[in-house]
Amino acid sequence: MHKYPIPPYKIKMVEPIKMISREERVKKLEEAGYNPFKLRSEDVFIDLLTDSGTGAMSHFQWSALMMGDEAYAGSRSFYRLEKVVKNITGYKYVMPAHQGRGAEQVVIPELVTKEHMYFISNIHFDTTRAHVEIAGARAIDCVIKECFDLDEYHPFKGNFDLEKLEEIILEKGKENIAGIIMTITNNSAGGQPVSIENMTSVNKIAKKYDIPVIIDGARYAENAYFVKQREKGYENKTIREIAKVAFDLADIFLMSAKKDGLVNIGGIIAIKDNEELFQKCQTNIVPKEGFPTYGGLAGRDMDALAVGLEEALDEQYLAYRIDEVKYLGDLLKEAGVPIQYPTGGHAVFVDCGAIAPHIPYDQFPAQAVSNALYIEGGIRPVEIGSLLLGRDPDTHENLKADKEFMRLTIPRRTYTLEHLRYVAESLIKVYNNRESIKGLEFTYESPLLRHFTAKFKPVE
Ligand code: PLI
Repeated sequence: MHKYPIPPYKIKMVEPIKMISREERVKKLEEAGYNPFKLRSEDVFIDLLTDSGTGAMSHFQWSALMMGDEAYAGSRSFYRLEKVVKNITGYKYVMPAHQGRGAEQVVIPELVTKEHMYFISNIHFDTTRAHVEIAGARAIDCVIKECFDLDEYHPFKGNFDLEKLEEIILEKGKENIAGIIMTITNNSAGGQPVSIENMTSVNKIAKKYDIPVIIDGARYAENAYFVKQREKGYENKTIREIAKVAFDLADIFLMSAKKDGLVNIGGIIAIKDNEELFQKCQTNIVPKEGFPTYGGLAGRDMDALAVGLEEALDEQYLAYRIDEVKYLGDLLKEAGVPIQYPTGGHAVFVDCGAIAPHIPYDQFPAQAVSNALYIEGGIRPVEIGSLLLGRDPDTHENLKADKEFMRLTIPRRTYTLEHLRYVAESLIKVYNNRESIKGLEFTYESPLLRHFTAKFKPVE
């Protein structure tokens, strides 16, 4: 790495962004019920809410859009996408979906074959957890404890706790486990990678108990890059080869293509060889997403995705991507702002439990710090803590997250290092004024995925 990361692309088209005044930001946030999800994007200067669908496409992708075949059935665009996905995964069956949660709503209910079933994941993403619950099952997370030791280096903080995984299977009964979901990288755990060694052990355990393995691979290419950097034996393999090793260790691939597909919308379902499951999903996809050869996407979306999937496997692109996240993390760490170390693939996770220990978990410290960062710099982060975790579906108690994270999520190929420096400077100012940050209480709370629509007021 140079002293700073250098992007392997140049800018061909720009989108102006503008900063509204501090006074206006205070007003907009109040109008938004102190929930950054409810801000208009035009009132945001730098948008770090998500890396999902917010990246920039290449000129190759924009050209591919023009080749879209908009046939309802059997479009050429589908066959181009199918070929790329089959090539990368080695799987036999492919269907597009409108995005990751579309893929989830088609496949997850087909795996829940009776009452009182469970999915086990290193950590379920929130929509995955929601679809598990909607299908009548329960979601159990079992990431290694090192994940939450924020200062200690561990190369694969996204790994499964293998002992716990097997204990859960034995406790709940193998016939009650609908699937094991390997989230790579492990988004909610800081975009932290999962090693091939760990995936191999997960696969062994799953095979021993005859449980299907699902890859939730929104960021599978970033995961493969970390494996190449950090896992012995993979230094000289290509990203594509490493990704293929991971796919060999699973049976089903669900992807939000809005991340490592480098597109603004799209999802993928791929099934290794289970024809019966594929047929059930084909039936299920029609009323939910669309005909199996478009799954909610326009033909042109599928063409852009076919190109984006290939571009995301480029090692130079991935090196810059991972290094820019580290760059932001290093600026913050040097100034004493508590972050998860090392930084993961798509975001810097800031430990707001440590920044605002005076705010109890059910007054959502990370949401409060996020709001302070918006006021300070017009920057929109996202809460990944107790607000996101929600309530226990059975007792309705507020669940307490292991960590109260604020995620500074970096869209792909979108912001420059100057933007990231500005983000760091703004957050350092917030950090230096941290005692003044107030907790939040609900004025509205929805029963499911509450973080998107909740409204709050500051606790006086
Ligand atoms: O937002 P979707 O429906 O395309 O994808 C859902 C989804 C599934 N799995 C994982 C690991 C995700 O990260 C994910 C979406 N993530 C979002 C929106 C995020 O902001 O991280």
